[in-house]
Amino acid sequence: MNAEVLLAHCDCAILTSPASLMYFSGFDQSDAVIVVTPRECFFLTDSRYEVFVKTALLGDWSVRILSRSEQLAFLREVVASADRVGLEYDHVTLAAVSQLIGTDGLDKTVDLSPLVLGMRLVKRADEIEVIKRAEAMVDEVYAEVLPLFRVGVTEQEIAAEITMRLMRRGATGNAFDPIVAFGENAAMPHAVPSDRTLKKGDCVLMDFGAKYRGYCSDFTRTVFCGEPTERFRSAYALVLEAQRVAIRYLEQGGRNAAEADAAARRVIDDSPFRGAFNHSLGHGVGVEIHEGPTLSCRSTARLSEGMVFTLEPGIYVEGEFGVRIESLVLIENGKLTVIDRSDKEIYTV
Ligand SMILES: [Mn+2]
Repeated sequence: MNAEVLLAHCDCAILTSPASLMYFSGFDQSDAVIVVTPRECFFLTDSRYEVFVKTALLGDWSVRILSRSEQLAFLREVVASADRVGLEYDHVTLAAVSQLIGTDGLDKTVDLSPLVLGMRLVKRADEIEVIKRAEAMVDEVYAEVLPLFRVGVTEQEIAAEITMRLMRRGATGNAFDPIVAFGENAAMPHAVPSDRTLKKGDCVLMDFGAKYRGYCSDFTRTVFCGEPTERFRSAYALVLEAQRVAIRYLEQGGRNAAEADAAARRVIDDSPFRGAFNHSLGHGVGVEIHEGPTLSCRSTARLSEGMVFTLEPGIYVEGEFGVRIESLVLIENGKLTVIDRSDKEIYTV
């Protein structure tokens, strides 16, 4: 627990987001509160998690097993003796704040969300190791599901196979609901798997990740059912080239997130598919599937040692198809490492 970092901004920090519970204590369940005061770091939870906190909590904590109302009483006492109360504005609800200090007490609160997100930007060696393992699972499952694509299979059937196979390999679950999208459905970057069946002439977009020891991985490949059309081939080649350009920029020492996005985007915008790359180039990955740094045209981030993030250009054509290729990368020892190993050449199922 980096108590000093938090206490530089407030007299007591109250952290409740699942991401913070995981990051600071290894607690991967739902209900708990971290309370950091200058004298002590408390971990409040209820009796359902008593065994977990006894055996699996990471770090030194004064654990208090309390009911919900007892937790509130405890927190009110802590808050009463503090001038500045640190809260995660991104997570805390208005209901929780009004219970804790009343809405007129808002001006004694301090937002810790940006600080906490900043602390998570640069990964420690143990975090990197876990993320690499989570991405390796995804590579393995991708190879396993490719032979399952047959005309008539549904998006949902493949999504179910992905989930089951990740868990069989030791994942606790998906990092996010898998995206499996055929044909025109792939034109929606965040399509939800449906009972749509696979036909010859469909593209197949798969975007999924494992949750492993509290950390996420993220991965996308697009393949084609049958003989790819010229239009699909050219879109695919552009997306692959856009990713290569971003990788090259980083390999050559480029560290400006907005410039990485611009370099990749230029490849697509200089083609007949201008404007069809309609989201940002990438995002950081850690205890949350989307965290800092952001790689977009508006990003002010500098990419630095220990950051783990995605590079995922795409082309989306409404009513026709979508192509996205996503790699998880890391800056280590001053160099760029691409973590996933699955092939990126055009592939037909
Ligand atoms: Mn992603």
